[in-house]
Amino acid sequence: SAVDRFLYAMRLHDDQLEDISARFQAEMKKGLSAESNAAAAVKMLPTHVRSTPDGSERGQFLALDLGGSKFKVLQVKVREGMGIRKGGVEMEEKIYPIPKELLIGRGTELFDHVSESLKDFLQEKNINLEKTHPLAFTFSFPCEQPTLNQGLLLSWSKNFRLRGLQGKDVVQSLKGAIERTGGMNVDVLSMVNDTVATMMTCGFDDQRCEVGLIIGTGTNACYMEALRHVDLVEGDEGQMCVNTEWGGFGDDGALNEYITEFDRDVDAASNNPGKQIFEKMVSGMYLGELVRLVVLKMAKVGLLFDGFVSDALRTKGKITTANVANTRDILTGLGLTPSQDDCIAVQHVSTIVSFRSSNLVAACLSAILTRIKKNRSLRTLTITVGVDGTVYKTHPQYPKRLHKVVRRLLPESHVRFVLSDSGSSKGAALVAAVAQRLASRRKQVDETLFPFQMSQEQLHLVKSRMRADLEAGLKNKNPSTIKMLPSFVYHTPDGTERGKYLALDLGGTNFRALLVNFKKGLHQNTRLYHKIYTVPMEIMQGTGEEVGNSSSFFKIFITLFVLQGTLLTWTKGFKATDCEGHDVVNMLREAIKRRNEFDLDIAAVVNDTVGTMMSCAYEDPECEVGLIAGTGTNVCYMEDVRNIEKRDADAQRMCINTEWGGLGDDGSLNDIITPYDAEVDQNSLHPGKQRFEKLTSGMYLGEIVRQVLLDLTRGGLLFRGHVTEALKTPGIFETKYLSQIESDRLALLQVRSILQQLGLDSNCDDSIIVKEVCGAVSRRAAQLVGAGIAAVVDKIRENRGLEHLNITVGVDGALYKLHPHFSRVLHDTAKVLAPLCNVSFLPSEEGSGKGAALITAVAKQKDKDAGCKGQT
Ligand code: 0WK
Ligand code: 0WK
Ligand code: BGC
Ligand code: BGC
Repeated sequence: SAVDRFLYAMRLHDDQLEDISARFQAEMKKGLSAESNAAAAVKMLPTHVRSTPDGSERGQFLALDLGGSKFKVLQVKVREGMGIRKGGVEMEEKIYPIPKELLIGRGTELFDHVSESLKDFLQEKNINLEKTHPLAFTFSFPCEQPTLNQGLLLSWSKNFRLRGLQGKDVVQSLKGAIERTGGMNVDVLSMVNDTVATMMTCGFDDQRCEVGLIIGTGTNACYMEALRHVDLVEGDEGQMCVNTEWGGFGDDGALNEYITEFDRDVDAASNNPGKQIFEKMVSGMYLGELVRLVVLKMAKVGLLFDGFVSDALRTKGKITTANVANTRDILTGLGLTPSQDDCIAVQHVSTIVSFRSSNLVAACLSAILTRIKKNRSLRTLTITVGVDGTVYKTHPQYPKRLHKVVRRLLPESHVRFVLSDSGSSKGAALVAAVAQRLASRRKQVDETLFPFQMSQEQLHLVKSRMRADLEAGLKNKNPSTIKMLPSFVYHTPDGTERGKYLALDLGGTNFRALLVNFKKGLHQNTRLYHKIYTVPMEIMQGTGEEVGNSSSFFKIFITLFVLQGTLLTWTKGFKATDCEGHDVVNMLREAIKRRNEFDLDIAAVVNDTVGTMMSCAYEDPECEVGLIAGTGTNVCYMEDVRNIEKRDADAQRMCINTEWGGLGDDGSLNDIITPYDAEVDQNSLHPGKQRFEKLTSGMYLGEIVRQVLLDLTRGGLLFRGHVTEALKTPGIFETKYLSQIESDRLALLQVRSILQQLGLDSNCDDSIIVKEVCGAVSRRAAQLVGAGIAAVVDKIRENRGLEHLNITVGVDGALYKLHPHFSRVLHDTAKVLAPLCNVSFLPSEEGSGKGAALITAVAKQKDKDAGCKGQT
């Protein structure tokens, strides 16, 4: 028909819609990326709404709904869902007209009108003016939101064109107006765009609703984007709702080939030329104008009303969107006498204009849905779109056409459209409820984790307590929590060590047997073969004999001398009977005799810290401290013999195995020990013992985390309050999970799958909190070990009367080697607490077995020298 020819440019075919969809996808990328956001036409504004409703929202809120065709004040009561009984929302609302002049006046005057309307509503509904009421604010204009309750206005749109607010925080403006009005207490908890509020409103009944769409006076859409793609917001865990502000699509010319002369005329005559190009092709504020301009031109070229043009037809805004439906009344209203054909033609024009609007919306909506599908690497997407707006609600065919085109553009997806039946304020209140819940959860989680945060003062205290007990342990007179056991190792290696040695390494995660061969020439020439064996739990907690049969060196609490070792007490996971108080060297000899297959000359028994120090000292002569941060924790260092009351030797120094794991066994750490730590200690194999170790080592960190998670879940802050059997199972949260969960490379989904493996069904927010708990527990552990190291190196510096000390610490242990942050936090803490010491940390390559072999080599060498001297 003539109209079709006339409006050929407005009829968009699927390939054009796919092209527009592709262009819009490109625009979304531009808006999301930090580099190109500033110049992007489609702003992609982060909203700080990180989750859709989950039925646990509750509370009573005031709500303001400003920016659509009607300004509403509401009271919204959200009742939490219990079990299968779904939550409910009750609302009371009142529409307050906004005088036209206020739409183009000063911003402050508009907000005064808003707050006076609010006060009127409170009075009319007899709502207590004294009480502080949480308020949810729906403001339907493009705002940059640093947080959920701040919104810097970027620009006005639709029929709002006020002065003095652009770039300002509209929440502050609202608070200012409420103050000016006075006599009411309101706490603005959240400000959301109407698309976001609409998505939340529909999300209350349909958990799949993750897109909000407005086709009203203006048009816009929001959706749940993966946070890792939202460059403008910190963090890449979970999701965040993004307000696309797609009304601006085309403002950079991206839609030029689809812009018709009528669109250019509408834009030129609008109150924001060049802006909101897409909106001006789609939304209710402009459709009527488009129809008028088309009808005007067709009349002028004689295609309508026999070329007669009335003044009304020439007048802007004479055809408003709603009326396009019943044509004859309109045309007569415009002083025209339309023929039947004229009416049909005009009807056809409005259909084409409205058609194009729904097609354009379909194209951009399918772009959003395609992006969500890609984000989640789904082949098919099942999703719900929450919709509101007068065009969608009042244009008879509009919804049907829109749904049809979307499904045609995305044949393999299942897209459901839900009309927001009661406006967006229910959703706004839900956002406020979520904000309130998140805020209170945040507060409770912070309070729970606060005791794990070590202040500088506390760390300095731990350092001085460690120092005091190191000193006390060296003295003979009174027992000390830190045993300070002489190792009879007087020198670190000097590279002259030679020979082949067997070494057995028991006490860490694995039991290892090693063969070490020190050859002539540089020490790179050391040959080392080893094999790892696991020690079954029943052996670790069986009889000493069984351990003997299956193992070697006991590196736990040694007294006397290299060749003898009396086990003082088991630690970590060991509890084998008839060992404590026995000479482990003898027990090993007995075990070897019992096997009667080979004979061994046991030359030395050393602690893994001493082995580690020696092993690293072989590489770096400045290494005079050995640190284990693994299943257990401990440190040894070269102490000046003159300070060791227990033992006199004619050497200058001797390596002391501190057994610092016992710090706090006398209660000296009670001010930092939390109830969770106490619980872990109570449930441990050796309650009351090794308190410092139980705050810092791999055997226990997972358990501390589990205790905290248990408490948070019982408090309803995690896993929706479901305390599963898994969560109650001791040892289920191994420390290796901390290392995995805290690795920066691990997306939240993977954290959730770890929790899944543990039988813990979690959501995004849960995993974020689990990660925080892991971080708090491991950070404290690293800081405490850092404080311990600072005490040791400062003692060495003072021993030697040095202003400044350069020293290396040889380190081993899975916690230090595998945890993503432990070593860095340890380094930083030691640096701050021992500023006069320049401490380097040298991870031990071959474990402590090599170190033990070195000590044997030194001991052997000395025997030989002693032997020759004997002869001499
Ligand atoms: C009703 C919502 C409101 C939104 C409006 C949009 O409650 O937040 O702004 O829909 O449609 P309009 O009134 O502009 O047609
Ligand atoms: C490897 C050493 C071994 C030590 C272990 C400690 O060779 O002597 O006991 O590190 O780390 P864990 O295995 O307890 O993490
Ligand atoms: C505004 C959006 C709003 C939309 C629908 C547009 O003009 O820029 O913020 O969501 O209208 O009300
Ligand atoms: C033991 C120490 C050992 C440390 C690291 C502690 O439980 O008491 O002897 O050095 O664990 O393995």
